[in-house]
Amino acid sequence: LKQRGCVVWFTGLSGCGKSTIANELDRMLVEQGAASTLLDGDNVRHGLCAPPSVLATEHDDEFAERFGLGFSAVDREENIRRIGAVTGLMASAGLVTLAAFVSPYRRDRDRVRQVVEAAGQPGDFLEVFVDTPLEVCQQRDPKGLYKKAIAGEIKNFTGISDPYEAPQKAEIHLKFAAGMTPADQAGEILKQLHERKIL
Ligand code: GGZ
Repeated sequence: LKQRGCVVWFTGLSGCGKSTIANELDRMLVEQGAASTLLDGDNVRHGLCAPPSVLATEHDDEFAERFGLGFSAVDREENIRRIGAVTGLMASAGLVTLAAFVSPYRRDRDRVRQVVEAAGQPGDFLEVFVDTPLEVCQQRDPKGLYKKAIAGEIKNFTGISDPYEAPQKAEIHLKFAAGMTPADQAGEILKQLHERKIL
């Protein structure tokens, strides 16, 4: 194998660049011949943790209400728990597993760390804090979600009407700097993966 199985866990606000950086890193890993996989809100929340509206297309609303996940604290906790379990399995299978989720609660992220390290070894979980200021995320607003959140059309929106607990001991801290590209940031993580003998 060209890699050691691990979980690279991206956390940060909506629009901070998590998915973009993770996709860039995924591409770089493929280039190096390393086996990797990527999970983010765009694929997971439409499948593993599909919200009511997605399930409702095939089932009745009551079914959807019971099994779909939204953005309350409990629903986020369950979302992260499911993703944590899946990423743990993928890491055990030897993949560099990239996970990009807002994951605003420190306790939920720490639980994933425990699950992954218990199945493997310490050092198998790398937390990446994509530390982009709220004002920058809000200005980018690629999906217009901040605008809706401020208008009160979306409840429990992280950074606006819901908390974000920044990591205190992230293995990799990507501080926002003007002119820094997602490729630069992915490159920084790649360097760390080499230094930590994952690649
Ligand atoms: C935060 C929300 C919300 C609320 C919808 N709060 O920028 P995006 O659009 O593509 O990423 C966000 C994504 C968050 O899903 P996660 O599964 O990563 O969240 S968590 O880890 O907290 O479970 C955003 C969109 O979904 N979105 N409503 N209320 N982000």
